[in-house]
Amino acid sequence: MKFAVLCLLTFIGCAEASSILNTPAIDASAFRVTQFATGLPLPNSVIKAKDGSILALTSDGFFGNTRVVRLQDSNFDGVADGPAQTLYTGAGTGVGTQIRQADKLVYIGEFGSSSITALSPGASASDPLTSLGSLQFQYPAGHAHPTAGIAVRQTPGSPGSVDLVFNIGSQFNNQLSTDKVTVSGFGLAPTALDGDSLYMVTINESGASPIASNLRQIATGIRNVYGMAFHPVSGDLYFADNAIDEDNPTNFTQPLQADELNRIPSADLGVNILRFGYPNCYDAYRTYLPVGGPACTGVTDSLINFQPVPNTLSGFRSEGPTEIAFSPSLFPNLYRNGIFVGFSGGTGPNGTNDQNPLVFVNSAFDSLTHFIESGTIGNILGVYATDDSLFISDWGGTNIYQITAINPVPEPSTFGLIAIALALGFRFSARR
Ligand SMILES: [Ca+2]
Ligand SMILES: [Ca+2]
Ligand SMILES: [Ca+2]
Repeated sequence: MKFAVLCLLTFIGCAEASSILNTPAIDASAFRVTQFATGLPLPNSVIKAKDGSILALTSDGFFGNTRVVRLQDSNFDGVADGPAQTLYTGAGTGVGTQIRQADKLVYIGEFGSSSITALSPGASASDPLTSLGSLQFQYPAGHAHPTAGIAVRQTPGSPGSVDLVFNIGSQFNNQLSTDKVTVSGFGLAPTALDGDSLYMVTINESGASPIASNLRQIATGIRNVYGMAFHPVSGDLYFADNAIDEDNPTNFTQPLQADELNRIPSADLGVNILRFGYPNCYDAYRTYLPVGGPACTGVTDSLINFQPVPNTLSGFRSEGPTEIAFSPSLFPNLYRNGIFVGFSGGTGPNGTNDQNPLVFVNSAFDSLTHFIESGTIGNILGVYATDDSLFISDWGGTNIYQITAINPVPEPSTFGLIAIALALGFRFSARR
């Protein structure tokens, strides 16, 4: 009822927000979709802060200021109550890439300054965030993929520390990187890192300044990872990899390789360096043909590849995975225990972006659904889950959308299904 009143009061906004779901493939009646915030410059990533407010990363543009802004929704109507409050400004460090938090500190990626910066919250949730320094990356000139993705978790068995994962993307489109990338900061001496890799570093947050240690490679054979996340129950690291492009891309051409969703089991993290196949072992785009033969020996297979979804009238596809988020635990059964993946896309033959959907990967990793269809909103760079909602940041527009399950209270039969799923040994359990 409250939502109906809200829609009457702000009819245009509601109508626009509701129409972003890919109906009839998606049952829109199961969700409340709201424009949580609008008028934000290049919003691309959010987190829920410890007090329940939303912190969003915005930017003025390339080498413009990066900002962390705070938005509150005190009456839970899916619309931020007032204007965004700026808590942090990074001078000339834009564009911001991602914002993440596992314990005390907030970490943001800053593309313009090639850094990952640690921000300390103040005593009150509305206090400014204070920079405590950065990891600084020095890329060789012309390095193709210098964009920072971030995942953080609390370090197992080490209170006061977090493990931060970041990518060193490939130097080229389809060849092994040859030049090193240097990282320093948080007390780390300059250290040479390999391209085509994921690294993890432990950061002690308990002192006045973050102290980094135990920097180690955790994956190789990746091309350009941006979205990554630790599963809250299993601790496995999931990540999406942006795949090899065709030579001389145009609106009419398509890539060589299908984008991938991959996983590093928690037992392997920091123990074994898994290989994921780039640049020689992959599945071809659209044809599904495996490429690589002997080059695939020892390669960890992807969970699923982002091929065009069959049987859609539109023929729309997906390319360029962005952030990923595990299903909100209170979403309808059909959309539980899977992963939502944003895509930045590109211009297609018809002159519009035909490859920037929000894709839902089911829990069995054998089905893809375009939850928001390509061409619907500008560029979905941010995908973030709370217990009952997805927050979608439209970098190409100025909006953050909230998609909330309308009846988020699990019914007794739902608990039964969860029990059956657990008994059958599914990886995921309902998340709190
Ligand atoms: Ca509100
Ligand atoms: Ca690509
Ligand atoms: Ca692979």
